[in-house]
Amino acid sequence: MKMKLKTTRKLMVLAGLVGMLVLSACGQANNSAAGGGSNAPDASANGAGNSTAVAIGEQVDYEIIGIDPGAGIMKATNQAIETYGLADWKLIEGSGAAMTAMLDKAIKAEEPIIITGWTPHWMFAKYDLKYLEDPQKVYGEAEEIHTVARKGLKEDHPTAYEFLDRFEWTSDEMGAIMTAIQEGQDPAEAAKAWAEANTDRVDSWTEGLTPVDGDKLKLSYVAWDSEIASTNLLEYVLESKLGYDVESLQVEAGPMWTGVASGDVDATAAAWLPLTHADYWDKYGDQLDDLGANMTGVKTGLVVPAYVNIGSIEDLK
Ligand code: PBE
Repeated sequence: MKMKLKTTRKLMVLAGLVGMLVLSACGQANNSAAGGGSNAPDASANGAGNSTAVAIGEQVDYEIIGIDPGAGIMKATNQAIETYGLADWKLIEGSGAAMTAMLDKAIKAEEPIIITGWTPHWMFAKYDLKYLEDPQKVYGEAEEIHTVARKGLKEDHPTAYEFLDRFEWTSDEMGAIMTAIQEGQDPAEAAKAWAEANTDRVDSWTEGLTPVDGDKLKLSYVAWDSEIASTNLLEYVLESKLGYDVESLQVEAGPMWTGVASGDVDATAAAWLPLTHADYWDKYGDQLDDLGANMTGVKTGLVVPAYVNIGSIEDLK
């Protein structure tokens, strides 16, 4: 909390300084136009915040760089545009990979960029980034990642069910796998290496469970970097420790949920609740089995490089 206040105060000081520069520049322009006469009384009419918003908007073309259209963060961002009155702004669809590529490019050029971001994500370790404050709580508060299974998995595959039910880890643990993948390691290799280096954690999820002999199991996930990490770890543990033959289906967010709800897929560890996937939960929640959080304290929102001179979504208006 203290950190946050400190950052906010710093940002306000910065915003104030920029505002003063803008105002004095306006004053000068006015002065010379008027032949060095009066002070410019209209210079403060828009306020420093507003001119900062215009400057940022023009620099980034009023574009927020989004990801795949099925992601919950896209729906939340459209809601943010409405709630904060950002009618000039548009949300650009793409993918997680395209978004991080654009972020990298912008940072190398030291240009502003606004992205839809989330934690855990390797980008926060690689770059100096900040969330824009969200005073209206459009992106929710205590978000969690849940594991959800098809109905009947408990009876059909009790070992897998019990393991999935026990599975929970931290964002730092996931972050270690994500970073290894981002640095070029094959996802399956990165998951294996993490599991081998953290046998106590893996054992706590598998202890006392009876391995099976090649039973087939299907997981679904979306190509979000966080979910690539978790799904590869689950696949590794299910195969190498519990004897399953796992197929991990990379799909869009909608099919990820419908697959489990219809029973075509056994489980997914990529259900962001209660807010991010609220739509999917409302539609399919009663057709599946919620095994609870595999990670708590996760977050989504609008993210900018630390050098971008705004602190809140409100500053975009
Ligand atoms: N995410 C990552 C997903 C959930 C996992 C935040 C991009 C989403 O918005 O649906």
